[in-house]
Amino acid sequence: MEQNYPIKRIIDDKGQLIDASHEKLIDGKLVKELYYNMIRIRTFDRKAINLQRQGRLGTYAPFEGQEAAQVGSALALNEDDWVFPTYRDHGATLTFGKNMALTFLYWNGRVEGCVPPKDRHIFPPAVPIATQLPHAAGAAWAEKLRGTKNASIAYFGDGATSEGDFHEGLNFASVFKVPVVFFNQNNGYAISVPIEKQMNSATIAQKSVAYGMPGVRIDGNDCLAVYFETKKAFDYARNGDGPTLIEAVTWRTGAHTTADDPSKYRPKEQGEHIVDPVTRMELFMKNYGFWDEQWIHEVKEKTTSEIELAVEEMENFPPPNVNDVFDHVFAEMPAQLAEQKESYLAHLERQ
Ligand SMILES: Cc1ncc(C[n+]2csc(CCOP(=O)(O)OP(=O)(O)O)c2C)c(N)n1
Ligand SMILES: [Mg+2]
Repeated sequence: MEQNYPIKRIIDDKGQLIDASHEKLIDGKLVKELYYNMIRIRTFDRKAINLQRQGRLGTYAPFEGQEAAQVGSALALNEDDWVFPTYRDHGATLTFGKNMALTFLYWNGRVEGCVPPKDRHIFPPAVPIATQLPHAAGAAWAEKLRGTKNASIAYFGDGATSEGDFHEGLNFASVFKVPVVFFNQNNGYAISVPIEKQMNSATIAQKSVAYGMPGVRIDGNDCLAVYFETKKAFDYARNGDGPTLIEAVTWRTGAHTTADDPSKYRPKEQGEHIVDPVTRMELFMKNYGFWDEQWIHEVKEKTTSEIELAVEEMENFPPPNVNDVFDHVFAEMPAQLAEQKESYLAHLERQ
C-alpha cells in the first residue's frame, strides 16, 4: 500500500527543487509569504513555552516541527473558508488571521480566546479528538446548500484517525460530496503512542479508499508541497467534486504539551534525521536567490515586536468574570453547580 501513496515533495532536504511542475508559480512573493509566516508562528510557539515556564501561561501544546504543514495549508485557503483546528493548530489559525492576543488568552483558559472571530470562520480548537471532522463536513455541506464556492478544512492528527468521528466525518462528506479538505498531520505519535501501535495501515492516505475520495501523502515539512497540494484539494472541492484526505507526514520536535516529557517514550535518535522545515525553506531560498539578509532581519524584528505586543495585550486584558466558569455549561444551572458557585464566591470574598 505504501508504494501506492508515495510521499510527494517539491523541495528535498537540501533545499533543491526536485519537482519542477510548479516552478513557474514559485515566485518571491509566495516564498516570502510562506517563510514569513513560518518564522512568525515559530517565534510565537517558543514564546508561549517560555511564558508557560514562567507561570504566565497555562499548559501549552507546542507545534514546533509542524510549521510547514500549518502555514502551507492555511495560506492555501480563501478568506471565506472554514477552519476547524485542534489544540495544536494555532500556527494555522494565526496564519489564517486569528488574533494573536486572543490566541494567548485561549492558553490562559479564557473564553474570549474561543469565540470565533467576526471576520474569519475559525472554530474553537477541538480538544476532544476528532470531533471537529463531522463539524467541518457539516459546514461544508451548508456552503454547498447555499450554493457558494466556500470550503472547509479539518485539521487532525494521526491519533484522531482511530476515533469514530474520523470515519463518520469522511463517510458523510463523501456521500454528500461536500467541499471539505481533511488535513491530517501525521507526527508519528498520539501523545506517547506511536502510530504503529494504533493502526495496521501503512499510511493514513490509503484510508481515503474506503470512502471513495482522493488520498494524497505529502512531505509535511516541505512548505511548497503542502501549499500546492492543499490548493489542489480546495480547487477540487470548490469545483463540486467533493472531499480529499491529505496526509502530511511531519514530526513534533518537542513535547506533546508542556505537561509531557517525550524522552520517556520517544527514542532520542528517532527524529534526528529530520531536517527542520524552516531550515529547509532557508536552504531553498539560498539555493534559488530568494535570500535577502536585510529582509530576514526585518522579519525577525517585526514578528518579535508583534508577539511582545500581543503578550502585553494578553497580560493587560481585563480579569475574567468568575461567573463564566459556572454560567455557560447548562441552560438551567443544576442545584449542585449553584451550590459550588456560591461556595466559590464566598471563598473569594474571604481572601
Ligand atoms: C476523545 C478524546 N480521547 C482522548 C483524549 C486525550 N488526548 C489528548 S491529545 C491525544 C492524542 C492525539 O493524537 P493525535 O491525533 O496524533 O494529535 P497530536 O496531539 O499528535 O497533534 C489524546 C489521546 C482526548 N483529548 N479526546
Ligand atoms: Mg499525532
